[in-house]
Amino acid sequence: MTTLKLHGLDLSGHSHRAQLFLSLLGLEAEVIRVDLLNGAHKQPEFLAKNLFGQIPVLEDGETVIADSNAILVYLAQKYDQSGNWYPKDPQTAAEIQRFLSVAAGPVANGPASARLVNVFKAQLDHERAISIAHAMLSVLDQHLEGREWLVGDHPTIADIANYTYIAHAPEGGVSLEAYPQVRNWLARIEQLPGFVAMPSTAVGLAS
Ligand SMILES: N[C@@H](CCC(=O)N[C@@H](CS)C(=O)NCC(=O)O)C(=O)O
Repeated sequence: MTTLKLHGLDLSGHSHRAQLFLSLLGLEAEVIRVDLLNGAHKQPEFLAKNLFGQIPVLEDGETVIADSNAILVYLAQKYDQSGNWYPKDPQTAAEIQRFLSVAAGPVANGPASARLVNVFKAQLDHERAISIAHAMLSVLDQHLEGREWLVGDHPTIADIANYTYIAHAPEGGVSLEAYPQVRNWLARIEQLPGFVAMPSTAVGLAS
């Protein structure tokens, strides 16, 4: 019987990030849908799990972990016996943290925000989000030149944290056409055993 519960939403890239990693680790979790449209994430019961009122939240027995990147770190440290997804040596750990910051910064403010405008009609500056997305993608494409993964020579949680919103960038009107290294990297992640996709929405360039 699983003790893992993931509070999230099927069209949330932050939730998918956690779901994807659970699947890659071969872990089963009960997925509990949080009704964001009706404000379930701002109700006392949910705020008791995450005062920021955001999904995803992972429950592992009595342990409650909020924030998608924190969930990746927790799952890697607790359940990845190989130690490959989040290696402990200081330099690699720091390089991974650098890309978790990319996921929480320009990926969240770029492709994730641009998609929020098209998929959820969010009142955000679409042009600004598109511009942040292209600036980030241009750097990432150069970084991936001659590399298969964001950090080191095997996949880590850095790749998982950044995957979903970049893969779904066209839904926000952000074309990946000019970024061949990024597209090859996405394809490599999609070939990992246990990969699960987030459902696509036919909006933006994906329509
Ligand atoms: N830093 C957080 C961001 C999570 C986030 O933005 N979640 C969105 C859904 S994708 C949310 O809950 N939005 C509702 C809100 O902020 O009120 C994480 O990585 O988990």
